[in-house]
Amino acid sequence: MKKTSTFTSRLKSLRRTHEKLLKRKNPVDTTWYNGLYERYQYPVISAAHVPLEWRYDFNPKTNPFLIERLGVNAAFNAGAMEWNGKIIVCVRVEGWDRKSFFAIAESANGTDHFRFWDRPCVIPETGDPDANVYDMRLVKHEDGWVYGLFCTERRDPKAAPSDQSSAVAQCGLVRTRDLKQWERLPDIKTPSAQQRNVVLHPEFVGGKYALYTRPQDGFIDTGSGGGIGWAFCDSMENASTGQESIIDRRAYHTVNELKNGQGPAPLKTGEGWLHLAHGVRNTAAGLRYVLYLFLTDLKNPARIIAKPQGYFIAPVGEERVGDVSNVVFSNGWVCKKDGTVLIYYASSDTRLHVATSSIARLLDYVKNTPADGLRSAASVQQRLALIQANAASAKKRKKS
Ligand code: M1P
Repeated sequence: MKKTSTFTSRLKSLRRTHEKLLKRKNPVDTTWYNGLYERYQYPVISAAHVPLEWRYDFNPKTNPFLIERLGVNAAFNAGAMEWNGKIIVCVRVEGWDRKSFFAIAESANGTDHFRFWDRPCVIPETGDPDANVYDMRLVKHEDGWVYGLFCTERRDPKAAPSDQSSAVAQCGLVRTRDLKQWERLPDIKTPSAQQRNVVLHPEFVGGKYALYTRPQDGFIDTGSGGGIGWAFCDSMENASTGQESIIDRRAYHTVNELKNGQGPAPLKTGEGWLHLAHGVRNTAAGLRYVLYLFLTDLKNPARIIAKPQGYFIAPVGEERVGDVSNVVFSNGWVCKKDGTVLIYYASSDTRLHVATSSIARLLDYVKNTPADGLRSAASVQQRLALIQANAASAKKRKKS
């Protein structure tokens, strides 16, 4: 009798705490300002947002201690899109067992009150089962399908029995019309030994499907892979790309000197395709992942026409700490009809945040921020030019 009442009161308390979290408002963080985007006080999704039904067995007979049987470690890197007037994110949910899976969560405004749909996505396997799947890019292509491109990871078949960590990453592919039934298509074949961060361009280019790729020799190291690649393929049903050409090359002493990767699919604007990407550099404390922006030509999305120096978003405060610290990563953003842009970025492989901006602000930043001068002396010249311009306009204002 006593046991049952403890169970019941614990369950009640669990539900109350969970509901409070889901109903929590997420105001803009007013302590942050840079004119370019707003940050918000709380993450939009975390492991604690995942439905209790996915984690607990609520039967007092089979789970008398109300143990969290299938715990969730993290909820992060999410694809995103507008769906039936709502904002949905396709979240990478990672269990205590290290396996990730995808689950859709929905919000009316895209900045708070996200709730997961009833069940996680069921992604069919191919003949060569995935050990792990993650980082889905959702793209509504002009062919009418919604595609999900994600990383599929399998143990390296060439690894010695003593090596239980070598893996091979490739691009897995699904398509859907309702985000509920997912049709698995064969993994995308490219000339590279490994692939991550493969993204479908939303429109045909020269009558072909166009893909952003990230050629890499090893699972972690890109090795000879020079940066964000670009390749075409005739069909998504048995997708096999031709040669990859590098469109955004890694460069010494920049934010992406070690590796980079396309984030979500680019946004079409009046002035070009707006791209969000991540750049990685090495430090004594390990890898540091930041986000950066660039713009490509409307007719030739592989040609960069503007690229500001440095990063757009870097981890701050609690974002800096998590399972893989000092990381921000994005594979989802949404541009609303009024030009508002919701940028979903995860911090330290642990939780998902939103930042808001607008096409006008992002284009202003991309077009009018100087490019990386690649030398300290060039950076000083950029600051001097700014200081001089400010002094000149102050003088003008004083006169008038
Ligand atoms: O741990 C940071 C990120 O590492 C990988 O990104 P990349 O392919 O550029 O190395 C991915 O596993 C990503 O999920 C992860 O957030």
